[in-house]
Amino acid sequence: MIESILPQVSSFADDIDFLIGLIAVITLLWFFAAQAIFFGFIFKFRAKPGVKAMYIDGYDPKHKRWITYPHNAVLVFDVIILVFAVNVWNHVKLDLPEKVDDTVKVVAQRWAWSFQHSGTDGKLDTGDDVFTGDVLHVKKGANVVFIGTSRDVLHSFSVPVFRLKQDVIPGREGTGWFRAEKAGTYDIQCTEICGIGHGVMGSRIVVHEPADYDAWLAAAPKGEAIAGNVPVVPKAIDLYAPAPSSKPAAPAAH
Ligand SMILES: [Cu+2]
Repeated sequence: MIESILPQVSSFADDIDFLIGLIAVITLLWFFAAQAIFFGFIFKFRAKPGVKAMYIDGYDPKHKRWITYPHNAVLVFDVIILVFAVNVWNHVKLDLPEKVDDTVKVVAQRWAWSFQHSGTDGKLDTGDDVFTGDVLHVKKGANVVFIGTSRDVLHSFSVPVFRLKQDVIPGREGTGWFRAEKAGTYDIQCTEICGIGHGVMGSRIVVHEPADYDAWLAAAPKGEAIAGNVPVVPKAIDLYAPAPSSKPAAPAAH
């Protein structure tokens, strides 16, 4: 259902959509059941001539079971959601793929993304790395591990068609993974309120067919930012730098 609005492009997108669907079905079922009982009782026990209203204190087991039975059922459904969710969480967030094809670094700053591709050797911080601002390039079918960090405040790296969202934190390098399974160009968003430019902190991810990816990699300048495609904000904002003093500098001693 969700894929009719937003395509599923990563290998785990359908697992996440399944969880959303499961939770929607369970909560809607209970919502309609509760409303039906609620309005049914309003109708059944409406004011009637000659019938005095009864005071119910809720201690009678006959009355109390209207609370305890649904309560227990909700707990059972919670466990069902948990079993499925833990499974998906382990697969998406905790387990990295055994075979890693590529590693990229995702760097957030207010209000742009920049990316470091590992190049042909598959290793970061070597001479053949490719740096881009705003566009992340990956190969279709490759297990890509990303290392996310931020130069200033909390951001969140989100690729909606991958159903992927990962906070990136200044001073830390967080790791995640994905495998894109459909070639195309898709949105990257920041999904953590990070300041006035948060809403425009978007980028693109290009999922290449393997041959196209190799051609892009061969043509890309290595070891430097691609001209004209550098991050919007070239330098990180140092939030901890002392504010410039408004007082005029003391005159030098003679
Ligand atoms: Cu942000």
